[in-house]
Amino acid sequence: MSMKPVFARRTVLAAAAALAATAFPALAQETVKIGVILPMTGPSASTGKQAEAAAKLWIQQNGATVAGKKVELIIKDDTGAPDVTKRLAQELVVNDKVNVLLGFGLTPLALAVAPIATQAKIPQIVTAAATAIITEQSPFIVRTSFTLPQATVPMAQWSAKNGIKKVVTLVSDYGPGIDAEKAFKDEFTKGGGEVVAELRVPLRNPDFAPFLQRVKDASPDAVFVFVPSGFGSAFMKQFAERGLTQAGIKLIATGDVTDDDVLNELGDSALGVVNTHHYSASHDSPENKAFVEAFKKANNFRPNFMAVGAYDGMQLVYKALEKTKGNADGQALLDAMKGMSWTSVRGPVQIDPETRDIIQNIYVRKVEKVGGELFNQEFATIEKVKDPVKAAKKQ
Ligand code: VNL
Repeated sequence: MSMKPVFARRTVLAAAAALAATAFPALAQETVKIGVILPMTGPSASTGKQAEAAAKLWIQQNGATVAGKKVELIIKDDTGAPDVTKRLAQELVVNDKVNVLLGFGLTPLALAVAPIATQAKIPQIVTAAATAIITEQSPFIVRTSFTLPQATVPMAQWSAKNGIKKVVTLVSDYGPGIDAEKAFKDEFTKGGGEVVAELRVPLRNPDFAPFLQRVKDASPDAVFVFVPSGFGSAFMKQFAERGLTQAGIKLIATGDVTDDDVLNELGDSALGVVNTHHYSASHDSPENKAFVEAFKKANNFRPNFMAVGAYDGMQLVYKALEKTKGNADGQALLDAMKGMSWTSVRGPVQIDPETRDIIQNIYVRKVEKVGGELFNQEFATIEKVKDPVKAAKKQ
């Protein structure tokens, strides 16, 4: 009988300890684990290569400790297949007990993980995929890349103001392409232009030739194009072969087509292409000069917007950990990320506290040769652009 109170007290203590461990598991954990899932092989391998290099550069430059916590990257290759992305995310959450998931090279890959982020209550930082609806699929998704409507609306506005009246749109047939097609048409029509045909090309193994022939037959002033990062060279090769430029048809695009990773392979047929995007390797700022130099030194290739998305994704995790003083609980990190602003190598950025998308400048650029290399040379800036789809829904 006399043992009873002691026993009971022990039980209470044990229960309290167990409760504390479940309520504050991240506080007890000394290492913050970031599960990075990227397409390292397959058709979007360039995205994985860029993002991995940037995440590693961030740690090399800023150290593997923040707010007293050690940071560990666990990098996985999903080969660009959504079922693999999903399985890897589950394993990272259940077995490795990661505090953050980061990466996601294509829209279907980001979408496959959204329910897991919601269930695990940990931030899913989307550093690449860019269909507008992605951030609405989980309250734990935060995006450091961009949205296609965000990048496209300024292209439509510039076109309407610069003598382009008739356009054919040609996009990859999936989320971001359809976003770009709609955003371009809506805005260009508002500006008095006309979209005379909307063409969708399969995402996998695209043959652009028959579509380019249809563009040629419609003889518009310009063709507006979206293909994902890494597909620009295949497109440009066929564009040049079909003689569209000689037929007087201008190429306008989002910067995904003239992506810095492949731009030098596109050859002189890319010269003069006007496009809109959030990052250029030639962006003129001290932060970007230092970034490009360090990136090239570490990797022997230049960074593109996929590298910058991942670099800022890492920066966001570090800033959030500083703000929470090392508390890596998912909800605490998420709350710290909302509204966070910083000077990115792309220019000033902020995580929209309402949508968890990124508010950033969109630049109008022209492909030019500088020092023997092709660059997207920025010549106009539209400041602090929000995702226009969500901004319109709010009104
Ligand atoms: C996506 C959008 C992918 C833009 C991209 O490159 C890109 C996407 C791989 O949301 O799937 O440039």
